[in-house]
Amino acid sequence: MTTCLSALQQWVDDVASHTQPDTIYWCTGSDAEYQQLIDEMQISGTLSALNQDQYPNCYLHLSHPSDVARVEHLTFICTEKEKDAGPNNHWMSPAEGHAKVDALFKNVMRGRTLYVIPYCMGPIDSPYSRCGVEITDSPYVVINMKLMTRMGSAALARIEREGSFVKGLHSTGDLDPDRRFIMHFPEELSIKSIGSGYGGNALLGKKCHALRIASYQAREEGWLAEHMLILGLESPDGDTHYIACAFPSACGKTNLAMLIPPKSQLGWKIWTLGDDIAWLHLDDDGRLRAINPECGYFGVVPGTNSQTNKNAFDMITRDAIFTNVGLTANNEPWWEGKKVGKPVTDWQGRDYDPDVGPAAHPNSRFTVAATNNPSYSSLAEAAEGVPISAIVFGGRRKKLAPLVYEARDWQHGVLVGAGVASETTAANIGEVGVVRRDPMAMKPFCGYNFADYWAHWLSFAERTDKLPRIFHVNWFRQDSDGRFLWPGFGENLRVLRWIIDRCEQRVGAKETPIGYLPEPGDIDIEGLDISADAMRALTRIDTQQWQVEIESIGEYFDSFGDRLPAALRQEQQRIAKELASL
Ligand code: GTP
Ligand code: SPV
Ligand code: MN
Repeated sequence: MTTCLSALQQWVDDVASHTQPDTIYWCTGSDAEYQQLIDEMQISGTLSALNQDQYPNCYLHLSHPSDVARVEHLTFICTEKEKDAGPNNHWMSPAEGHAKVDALFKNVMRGRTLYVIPYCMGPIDSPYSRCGVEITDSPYVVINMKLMTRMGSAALARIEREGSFVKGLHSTGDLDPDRRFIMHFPEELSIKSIGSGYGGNALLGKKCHALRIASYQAREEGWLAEHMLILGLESPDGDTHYIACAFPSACGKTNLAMLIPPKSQLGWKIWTLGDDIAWLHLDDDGRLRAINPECGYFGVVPGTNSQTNKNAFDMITRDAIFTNVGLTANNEPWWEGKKVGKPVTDWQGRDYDPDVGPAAHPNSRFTVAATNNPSYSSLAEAAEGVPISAIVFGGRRKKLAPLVYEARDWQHGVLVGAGVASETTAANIGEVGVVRRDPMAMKPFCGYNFADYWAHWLSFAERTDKLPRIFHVNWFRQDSDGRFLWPGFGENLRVLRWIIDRCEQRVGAKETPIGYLPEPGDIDIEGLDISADAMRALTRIDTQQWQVEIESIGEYFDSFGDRLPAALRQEQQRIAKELASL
């Protein structure tokens, strides 16, 4: 056995002696293994088959009612120095972090199977990909990792070749929120997660590895690990531009990544490369290239229907795992916004009663392999990734943020990203609908101090003059009656077209202190039922409101002290001054 594999074996042995599982199982990633686990979970009652005529190979899992979302308040970055984690993270010293969870891991796997899951984030032969091994006592985690990552024997072979991997230890524990912790040790490239079986808390390849640990590694090594979808936008002429968009959790990445153009946008086509995470590297020519480290989707179910997201609606009718949705009398999954059928039971398995709550939990999710998506781009498997033309930040803002605007240059673009704010969503346990700063949509996911992270972003301008342009979008502006001003979903293609027109220098723009806005008429609204007033509201800025916003960004920056890059302070002050002189 090679040194690396014996190090892996040693770690598995150590974990086993501490957690005392009944059995140890090394996952191969085969389809037969997947089916075997599905069968076992149906016997144990943790999974139930859905209507196999309408939803072949689809299953339902119901979480513990306290375990339905990420838990930012229980998520820690354990670096030697507190300042390295930054005010954007909860911090614990590595010694305390280990001690706290090691006590909870003691004998926790008694009566359970310990699964060893070798996985590769990114195409198995890409130099940009990174491997990890997750140890878990949850078969639900294994089957989700099978759909979401390149998992099993091929990953193990790469680990043996490379000699390194990120270590992730996970147990569902007793699901008691008082004994739930998601600990990251970036300096050791390891993760320990206990007490949750849910999504980002438990599928360690995803947010824990591919964002928190990877962002830390990316800074050291000169690349970026981001909470971004990647899409290809093909024009009627057959040119394809690749765009990477960072929107906070439950703010529209999956929907945009697999958008189907409306009938009015004849000849346009969207290709999906990724819907949640992008790893970005400069290539030898100085272009920024992206790979998607995942190969499946863990998507928000509510709101998915044949009009909003037909690709997702169709792809989850087979080979999908549903978590925390309701059921129809016909044993089909049901969720708010499905538009067809009606629920008889809710996400807790109780008789559905609209007075008690929704049938599907607002953060209910589907898990499905990317190959189920009719718009999946074959380039998502390309070792070299795709060149990025535009980076788009966004948030969920009822007020203030226009439909779209463009940063003046890279430095301003980093300010635009750092200033992102968005209303909180059900993707985290906590209050929903409160506006908070979510820089680059990375507030819950950056494995180090945001001040250092922004400095790292800024440094790319010193390395190349071929960086993508940076934009900001907001699909979520509302009128005074709480109705969305912009139709969203497929119609967002119209905004992407303006973005590409800007990249290709085919269209002018209105210069404002916050950036370049579209001139009236430059966004195609033909065939849309949208008033001229609404379009005006979407494409102008309110000077006073923006003065308050820019001041608030300045106060937010203050919390980073003198670690804040001077260039960001300068940008913020420049905008404040320009707004004041309007
Ligand atoms: P995470 O998986 O949590 O990172 O979320 P995400 O960013 O992929 O968000 P997703 O695409 O799943 O959308 C979240 C919710 O926003 C869903 O209920 C969607 O129906 C809704 N949504 C997405 N795009 C739009 C849009 O353009 N307009 C409006 N009004 N709602 C949208
Ligand atoms: C998010 O919250 O951004 C998600 C879902 O994509 S989870 O995998 O739970 O992080
Ligand atoms: Mn996400």
